[in-house]
Amino acid sequence: MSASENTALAPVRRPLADTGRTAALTSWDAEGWAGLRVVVAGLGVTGFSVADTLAELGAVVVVVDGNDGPENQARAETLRIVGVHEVLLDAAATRSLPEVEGAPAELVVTSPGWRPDQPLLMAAHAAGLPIWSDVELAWRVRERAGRPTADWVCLTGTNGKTTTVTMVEAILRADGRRAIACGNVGTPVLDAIRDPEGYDVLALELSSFQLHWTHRVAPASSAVLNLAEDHVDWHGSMEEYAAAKGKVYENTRVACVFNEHDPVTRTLVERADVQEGCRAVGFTTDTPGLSDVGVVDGILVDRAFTENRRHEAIALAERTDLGPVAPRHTMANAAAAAALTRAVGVAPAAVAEGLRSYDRGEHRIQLVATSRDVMWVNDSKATNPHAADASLAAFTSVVWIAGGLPKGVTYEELVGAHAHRLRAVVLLGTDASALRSALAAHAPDVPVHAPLADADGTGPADGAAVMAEAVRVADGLARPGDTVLMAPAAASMDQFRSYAQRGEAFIDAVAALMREHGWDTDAGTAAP
Ligand code: UMA
Repeated sequence: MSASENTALAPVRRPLADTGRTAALTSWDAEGWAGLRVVVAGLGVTGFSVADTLAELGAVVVVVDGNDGPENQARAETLRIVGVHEVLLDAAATRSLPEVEGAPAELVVTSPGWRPDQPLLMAAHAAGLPIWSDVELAWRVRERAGRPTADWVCLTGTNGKTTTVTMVEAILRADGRRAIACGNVGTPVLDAIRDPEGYDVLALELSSFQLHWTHRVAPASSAVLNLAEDHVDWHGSMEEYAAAKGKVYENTRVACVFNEHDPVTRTLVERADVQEGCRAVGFTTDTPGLSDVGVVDGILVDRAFTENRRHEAIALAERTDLGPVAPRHTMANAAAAAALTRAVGVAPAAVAEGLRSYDRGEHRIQLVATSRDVMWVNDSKATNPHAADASLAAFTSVVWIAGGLPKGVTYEELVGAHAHRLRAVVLLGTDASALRSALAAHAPDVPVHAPLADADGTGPADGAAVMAEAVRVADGLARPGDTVLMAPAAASMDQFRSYAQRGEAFIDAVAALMREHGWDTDAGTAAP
């Protein structure tokens, strides 16, 4: 029985980093790439960039993917043209380790979506092959004659990764560095590595999946933003998930950044094998201790990267630099981004400038209008109670537009935690019964309206009409100082195509309301 047929093979919990030949592969110009026999697992965004890079390096590449849909067919065609030896698009082919040009493979580079119990990967492990992520491959080829070698700033976490990596990118750019956010955020890191002009710094968002298959990366600074239960099915257990996240700290040169409010992140720093002289730097939304970046009276303050940190602190930015709506978790992300970038020497002023300019993305706590002392905020991206919890916590008195496709979640905790700030609730959704019963139990005095719903509480399927009516009703309920917050805590697909369309419907309805009344608004100019 071959290794790949042996169903008793164990999931790849500790992938091998190197064999003799791959250990020497530490720069783009290394001789060993030519003729190296590599299997690339997956032909998504990652696999394409991996196979393309390896072909350019002269390796002999076989790509395997279980999906033979049109997109993969097109990618396969392109790869064949650039010199990839073979592309196997077939579910059966993913169940064993293929040979490369009739000889055993020497390396596997896998896409993050491939789990440690995937048969091809288990077979590769059993055969003693190193298994790398695209991030590992990118690290091995980052040095190239005639091009600048970028520093790496790496971060991971359960929540807030994309916001923080976008802030890091903006701060670095404000400091005059050529920088790009890449990795799990969408642009594969190998695309950044192969940019003809090159970068001074890469801001890498790394998922636990990518970190699992990563070995030798040595970031200038690194962070685990926070850790909550997630992706346990992929990793096998919460411990394995945490261990994968903790790998981001390995080999860090200047600063391991951890969350003072999340002790597990500090433990992960303590367990990591870092480089001589590397420091542990905390971030917090409270007053910073020695070696922390934190917040004092709404000002982001650095007590980590100053000459005389026992006695002095540097003011980096104000809460208002993050826009008119800067909830606690956004301040936390900003503190982490500041710590990560100060570690690579950015000037204090660049932090404020970067935080003022970073792309906040749409539909994520987006201020749509302020009129007659009422703020209208779109958080359509809050598709579950956890996300809605964060935006509700940012406001003191709220007319809450909520509800949608609830995905079987419960609202008891969310409503219980925020009942005191609810002026009223306006319900969306074809079936808002779960939210209704939580409101009845935990916020019995808060008025609840369900525009256009019938007597059973069943809402119509036309989301745009419901949203227009919800905005009108909310307008009648809001008083000066209130925020009308559309943070549904539910998916959108019962009445809208997507959360984006739901957000647009809200923005349109608010604009129509303002026009109708001839009210002035700060919309647009103040969008956070
Ligand atoms: N495939 C198989 N067999 C398997 C698993 C997958 O054949 O057992 C094939 C699929 O048919 C598909 C390919 O492998 O063609 C997919 O590979 P992939 O799922 O690794 O996806 P990519 O397109 O390479 O995108 C990945 C990240 N996706 C995942 O981690 C699931 C993207 O993050 C990332 O932006 C991209 O690399 C560039 O680095 C997405 C994500 O959802 C946004 N990430 C998770 C998250 O943020 O929570 C971790």
